[in-house]
Amino acid sequence: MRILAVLISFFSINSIIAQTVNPNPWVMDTDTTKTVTYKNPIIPGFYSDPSVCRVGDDYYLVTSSFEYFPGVPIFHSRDLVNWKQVGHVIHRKEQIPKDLNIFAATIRHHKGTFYMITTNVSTKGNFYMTAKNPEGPWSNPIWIDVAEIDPDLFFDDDGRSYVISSTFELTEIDLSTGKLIGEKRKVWNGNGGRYPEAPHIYKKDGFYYLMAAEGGTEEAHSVTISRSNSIWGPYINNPSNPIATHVNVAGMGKHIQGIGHADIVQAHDSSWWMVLHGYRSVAGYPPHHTLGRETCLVPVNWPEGGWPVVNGNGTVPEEIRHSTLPLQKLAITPTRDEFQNTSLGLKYNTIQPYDEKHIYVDPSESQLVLKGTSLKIGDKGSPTFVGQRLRDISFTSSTLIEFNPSGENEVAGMTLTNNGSHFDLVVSKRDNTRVVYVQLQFGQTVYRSKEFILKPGPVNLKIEGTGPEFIFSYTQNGENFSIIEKADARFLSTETVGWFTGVYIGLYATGNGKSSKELARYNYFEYEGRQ
Ligand code: 6LW
Repeated sequence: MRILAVLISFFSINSIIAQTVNPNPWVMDTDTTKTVTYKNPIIPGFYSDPSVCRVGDDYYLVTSSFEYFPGVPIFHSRDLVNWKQVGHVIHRKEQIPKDLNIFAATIRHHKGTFYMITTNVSTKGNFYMTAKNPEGPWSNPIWIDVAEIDPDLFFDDDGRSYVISSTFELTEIDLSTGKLIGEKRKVWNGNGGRYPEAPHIYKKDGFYYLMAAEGGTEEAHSVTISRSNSIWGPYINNPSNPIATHVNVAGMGKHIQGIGHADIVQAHDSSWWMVLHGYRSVAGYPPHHTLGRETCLVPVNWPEGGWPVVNGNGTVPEEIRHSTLPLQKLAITPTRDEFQNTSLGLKYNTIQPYDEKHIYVDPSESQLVLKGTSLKIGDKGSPTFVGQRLRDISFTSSTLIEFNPSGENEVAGMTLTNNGSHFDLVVSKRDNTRVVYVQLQFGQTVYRSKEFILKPGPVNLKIEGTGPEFIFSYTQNGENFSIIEKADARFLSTETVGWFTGVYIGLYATGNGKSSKELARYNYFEYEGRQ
């Protein structure tokens, strides 16, 4: 019966997207003086490659999501500073059943329909999805014959629609079918920086503006722009390019580095804004970052007939003092999830679309249940893992696990993971005794701490981040945590593990090459950030 109840209650792919919603998340700041201070990043954690669109007084923003499912998170805001996630664009397994690796997305709204266009770099390339409601449902993918990455859509006033990607080849497109119309023409070469990518087209004061990212997504990242009287060019470079970068004296002391991959929106009060990403470096040299590339917001001054000027000198400070739309702060959400509903909430992800037999919520016990498969974190496919983006340099996260492994191959616990490397706080078995230990794995290098023998019963596991370090501890009396290990955060940074993601924190289970017999049951997951 219990198994039946559990199976009935496993959280479906649709229910994972139904967040614990506060009935009135928007708390209006009635005392808004015109000039306010807000903080970057506006969406902390690995929310990279932001793209934004406006629908009346409402704003919608999407980011890239790589191997994580559901994919392409979508946020809503009324002031451009405070964003609440309202869904995911890739929220059904059937949309892209496997090999998710979603790079930069563009969101646009045209005549009552939302369009999200992006690239799945592991299979089949570029596609778009549509929705009438940004919360979904979103359509299945419409695959298009467009080269490379970072596709963008532009809707001209004459009713024609265009697609352009990182090759800067422009083509007209029939968005009812996805068919390209007429010739593909390369309209720009960029401003001369390496890795030109991330194009967006805007029309203003009779000019077509073509903006891009250059320099690669690391320290040399920049935003450049050109313009033309015709959508087909020739595009003339802005003599003041780059319009945003930190690879100069103005940017070198900033906490946020690698700024680029921008999109521009005009607010309903006529002000102009840019969203772009950057990463917060952890202290130390050479600089490194663990949180991935995070979404930032800066004001833009775009005079009639002139070029856009980004935040005065093209920089992205952590604190911005500027007039904004009236700020509408979000209600504070609880730091602890107690798994009382089948829904896990929008901030949670699995790696690739998952199998509901291995990951489900059991609301009758208020537990998240994980069953290890043969796959380990870092293996291709969908290892048993549920986590969320690490959003703070300094944080505390904990859980209470019930797990009696049937053999030494079965392990479960908490993990910090980035691009296949992972730091694990593990409950397992050795010589018929339950033990807890820390295992750090980066690339082929594996380090295992001393093992501590566990008494029967549940175990609290805790991971803390201080910036330079991650600290792993456990207890079986609910307090008095004992530290097992401290690890240098640098070894989980993007500079060490590569690729474009940031660290995820979560719960996992694996049978290390075999299917696990025993379930790992988690009574809560808590995450509290401090900066
Ligand atoms: C993205 C490209 C970029 O497609 O990084 O920083 C790539 N810019 O435009 C992956 O996110």
